[in-house]
Amino acid sequence: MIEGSDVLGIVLAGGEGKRLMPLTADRAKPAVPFGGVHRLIDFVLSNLVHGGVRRICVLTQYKSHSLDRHISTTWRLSALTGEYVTPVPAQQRLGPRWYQGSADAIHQSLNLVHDEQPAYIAVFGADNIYRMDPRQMIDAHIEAGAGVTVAGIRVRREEASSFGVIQTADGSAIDAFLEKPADPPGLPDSPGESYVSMGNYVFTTQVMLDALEADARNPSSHHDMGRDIIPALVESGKAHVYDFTGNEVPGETERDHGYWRDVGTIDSYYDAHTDLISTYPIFNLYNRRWPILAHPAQRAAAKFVEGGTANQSIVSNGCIISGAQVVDSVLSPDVIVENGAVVQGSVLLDGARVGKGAVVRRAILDKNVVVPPGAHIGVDLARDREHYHVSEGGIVVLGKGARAI
Ligand code: ADQ
Repeated sequence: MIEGSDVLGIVLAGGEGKRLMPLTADRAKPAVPFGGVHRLIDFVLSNLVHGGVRRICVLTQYKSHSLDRHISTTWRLSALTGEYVTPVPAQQRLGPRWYQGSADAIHQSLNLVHDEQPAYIAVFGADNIYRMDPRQMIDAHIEAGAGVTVAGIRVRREEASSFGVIQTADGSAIDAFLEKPADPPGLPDSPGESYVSMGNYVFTTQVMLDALEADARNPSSHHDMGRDIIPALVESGKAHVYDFTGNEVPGETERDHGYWRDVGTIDSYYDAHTDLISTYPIFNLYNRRWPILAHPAQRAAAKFVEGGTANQSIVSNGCIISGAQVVDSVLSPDVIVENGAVVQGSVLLDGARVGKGAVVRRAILDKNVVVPPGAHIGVDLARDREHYHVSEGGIVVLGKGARAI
């Protein structure tokens, strides 16, 4: 097995996350809170760190302040052993321009690779909810003698046009790669499913350097991993796929084995929360052998008073549920729900406040949102559409600091 120290982790965290608006109005997508006490980026970083990849550069760009702060305050590995997670903001090293695409982000940051001289580089996306042991993928990469290995998963064919679609005859070498095709091909053994890229790649270092060099010289390239780099390596016969189904993580349950969610849209972000809260959830946040690491605010434990209840819900520290009912919901720290209020099927981020007698249904309330006493959210969608953002799936979203009317 390869030593984790031969691998440099690069996490792509510069995406704008337009489809997650308004949650990304003020923060980078990987910094969006998730599951009570986490942020999206905690999932990939936990996987890499538990899997022994402990030199990690996080490439940031768009509205990265809260992301940078989160990484530097939470993700402090041991300086003694040379382990680190470091945010790398766009620095305009190759001229006065920001990153043009994800491949350009790496190309502009190659000094990191030259400094570390790793044998392999794990380039992972920052926006997915899953558990994965990256060591097993790195071992498969070495065994196959691949130049790049792409992690692959089956999804329903109708969802596949948001992803890179992989075609392979022997289950290892990639024969074709189509980035976000309008009409994704189904699998020969299962026409209703497509095999897609999870946006996680393991490269042999020199292969990545050569591919980025060639891409930088190509004036018609978008300088994007999925659109340019992977198709070029498929063309030259150097790309293999790693089947995520075979990845095993300590402590996982039969139910959550193979769980992976892209939370690119408000509806998928909302749905991924509902995956957390049942008695036997399809994604188990309580796996103590492969915990998703976080550094929640130092607060008193959650408090329930005056007959306040929460059921099928995650309630973080600092919350107070006073004579109110919370059902099928996920509450981040410091949320207060006052007497007679009902919160149902909702995601409430840090410091949101629901006043007396208010009703909040199928909604996402961003940080510090105030719902005044008696207000109704998610009860009359036609009315909500006039005042708030309502997703295709009918989820009402109030942006950071908003006051409901
Ligand atoms: P997308 O997620 O649509 O598809 P992209 O928007 O490039 O691709 O995001 C991939 C990762 O790169 C994200 O973590 C994002 O934050 C980051 N990123 C994007 N632009 C960046 C930039 N300029 N600088 C730094 N980081 C940047 C990708 C693949 C598909 C695959 C899906 C799986 O292209 O083939 O199926 O991921 O989710």
